[in-house]
Amino acid sequence: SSSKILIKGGTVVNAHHQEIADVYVEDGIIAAVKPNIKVGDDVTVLDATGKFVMPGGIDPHTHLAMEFMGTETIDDYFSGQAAALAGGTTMHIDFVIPVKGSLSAGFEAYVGKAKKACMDYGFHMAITKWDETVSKEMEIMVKEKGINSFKFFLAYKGALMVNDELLLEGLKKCKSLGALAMVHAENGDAVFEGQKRMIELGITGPEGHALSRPAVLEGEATARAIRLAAFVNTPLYIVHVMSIDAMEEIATARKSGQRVIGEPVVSGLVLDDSGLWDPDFITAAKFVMSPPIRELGHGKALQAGLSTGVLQLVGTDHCSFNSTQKAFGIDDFRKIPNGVNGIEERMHLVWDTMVESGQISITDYVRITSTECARIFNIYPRKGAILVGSDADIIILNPNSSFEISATSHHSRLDTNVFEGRRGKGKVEVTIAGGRIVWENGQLKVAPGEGKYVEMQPFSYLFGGIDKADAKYLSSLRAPVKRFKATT
Ligand code: DUC
Ligand code: ZN
Ligand code: ZN
Ligand code: ZN
Repeated sequence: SSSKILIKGGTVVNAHHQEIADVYVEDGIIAAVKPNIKVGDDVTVLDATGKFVMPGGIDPHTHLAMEFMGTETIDDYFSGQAAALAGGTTMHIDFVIPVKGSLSAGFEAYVGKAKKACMDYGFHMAITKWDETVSKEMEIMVKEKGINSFKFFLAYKGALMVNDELLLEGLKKCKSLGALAMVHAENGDAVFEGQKRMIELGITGPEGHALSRPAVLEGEATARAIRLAAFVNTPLYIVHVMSIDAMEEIATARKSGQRVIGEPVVSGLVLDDSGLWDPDFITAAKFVMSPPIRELGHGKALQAGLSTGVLQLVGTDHCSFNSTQKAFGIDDFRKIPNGVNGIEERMHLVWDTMVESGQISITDYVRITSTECARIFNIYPRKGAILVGSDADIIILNPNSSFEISATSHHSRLDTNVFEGRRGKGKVEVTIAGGRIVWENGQLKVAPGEGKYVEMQPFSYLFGGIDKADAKYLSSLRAPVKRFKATT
């Protein structure tokens, strides 16, 4: 680690542009980006000739130290972030879960968890019930606590799930605050029904999880959330888009001009369910997440959605439960804690799947792994860019080197890895976070407490035109309606 770093001779890639240049970092900030920068010998010099110098990844969707389904994820803010850094991700946005419905108690709990942070992070917040206090607290979160996005679970009946009435209240509140509403889109009532059906059929193993919540239920909830957001006339972010069904709803809405954002996750992009439901319980249960890993074909379609712009950025839903935790559901798939890894693997797998395969350009890679997330959550260009004045969150990726994924070598605390055995071209050789060299020569150099909380402001750029948009929307409602005319 050093306070002054020069990265020499690499191809500097931003979402809008790439060029060969040097990057000079001082005190955690990018101080210069231009060819042939000369420095004194107090500067650490990294040679990036033939390599790509890119903004560190930003993972828009993680769950670290989350209490969920009777247990807590084994990756906390330190182990999860260390894994992220080893894989080229330098910031993530984690979901604060309220404590007994209290947003401020949830916020304080997560402030405590994040004391161990070794990289920068932001918060989204889940809304799980509705009353005057929640409404007031949402305002405090936006105005005083740096949160500009709220998530509504349309699944997890009896736990996190909200009904349409609550979703509508939440959408209206988000709109009034300039905050972005996010949804987990699966029909929770129908999932509950599907689970009962599986148990009645005697299907209690991990395959019952996927069978009980097919893509049609994701399509339905996505369509419903999109239409309710259109009714309220506020932007909507769909987390973990896992199916063609959901993506088609997003495509249709976007074509009509509605502000809908679609986030696939790396597990959904590269995995499918063929051969997944191994007779060995743990081998199968490690893949249990919601929405579930789909049939062959959905992942390919989601990749195409990313390359054509129907989907805008890639997350992970990193939510880590080890074998002993997955075993809670040995007799009943409904008790398997939901979640898979990805925080360490995302940058490599997206490079290999999307860039190496020729589906997207390198500038697009930067956009979908970093820049777009920074823009959406209003922290660009502090994050998501290699520009003078931006935070020095930088990776050096060697396109000629290769990666291989295994639970024996990854940095998560997990004893399994859903991407076990995958290998590909393109390796993150150096990660710089906040101006510190934290990953180099296969070694992590991190310490708890080095990461900072990134406060996010409400969406002036999305909501600046809201009055005009509302006027237009309302006048469209008032447009003359052709009525059936009775003939006499
Ligand atoms: N899905 C998961 O698989 N884990 C965490 C929460 C979620 O929605
Ligand atoms: Zn330039
Ligand atoms: Zn979810
Ligand atoms: Zn999630």
